[in-house]
Amino acid sequence: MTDLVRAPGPVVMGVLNVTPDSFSDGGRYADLDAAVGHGVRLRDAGAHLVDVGGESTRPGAERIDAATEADRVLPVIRALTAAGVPVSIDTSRARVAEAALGAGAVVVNDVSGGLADPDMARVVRDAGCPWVLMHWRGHSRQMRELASYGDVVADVRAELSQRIDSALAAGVAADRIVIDPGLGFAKTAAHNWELSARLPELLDLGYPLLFGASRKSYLGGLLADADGTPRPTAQREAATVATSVLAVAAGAWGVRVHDVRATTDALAVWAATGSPRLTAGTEREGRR
Ligand code: PMM
Repeated sequence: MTDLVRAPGPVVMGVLNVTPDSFSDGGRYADLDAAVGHGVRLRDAGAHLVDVGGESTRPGAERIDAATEADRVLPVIRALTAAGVPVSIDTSRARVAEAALGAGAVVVNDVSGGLADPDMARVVRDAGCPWVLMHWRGHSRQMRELASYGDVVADVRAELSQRIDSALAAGVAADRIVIDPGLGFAKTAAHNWELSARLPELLDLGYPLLFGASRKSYLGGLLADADGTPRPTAQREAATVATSVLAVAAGAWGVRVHDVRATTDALAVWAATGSPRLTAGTEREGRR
């Protein structure tokens, strides 16, 4: 499973938020049986990983304590692992990550890229597991104020590069690192589109890249009604699929999505048409 980082084809990570207030699937999987059942369905639909998160990262969300977060995710991770479902733990807390790895998780997905908890690098290094380092500037409560950039792509690239250097300095192996632009995290819609359009500049860092646009509010804004009402989260699927396939075609290693079947179907079409790569202005050998 640790070879997932070097997977030959696009990796699909299915989202399983066990939070009462996630913006995208708002509390539907807060109950253990519902959560485990949904995780198994995501795997059956083609997810290579099921990403279990216990703390909402919705813009403006208040933090919960580590014990509450662990209590939400650990039973789900144990049950999914027992059912043979590969799990990533979506947390920025080292303590929760360590317990999740003990419960069977195989990947740490850290939306803070190691910034929120100085002990995370040690946990990941000792486990030898893949670590998704997402671009992040601060916790949900304050992230709207932090969406200020010169050139968003150059700034995100430089900040991701610092996170990579810090992970390497802490002894994390280079082949365990996955990067993520962090769409919607301290980013406006315009920032998200700019990052989507210029992924090759982030891919030039030389690490596999995870792309997580699924159902995010900038897609709702793009598809707003004539009166400006954003498209509701559940009706952003076609846009999610389109942007996810474009990201893979631009060279992304994987996508993090809620509706796994829709994305795997679209990726099957992309593969059947010869897995065409977009170059988006940068000459670069495609990665699969
Ligand atoms: N987005 C969310 C949560 N975790 N992890 C990674 N690596 N990348 C993301 O873009 C990301 C994430 C927030 O979305 P959700 O509330 O739908 O899970």
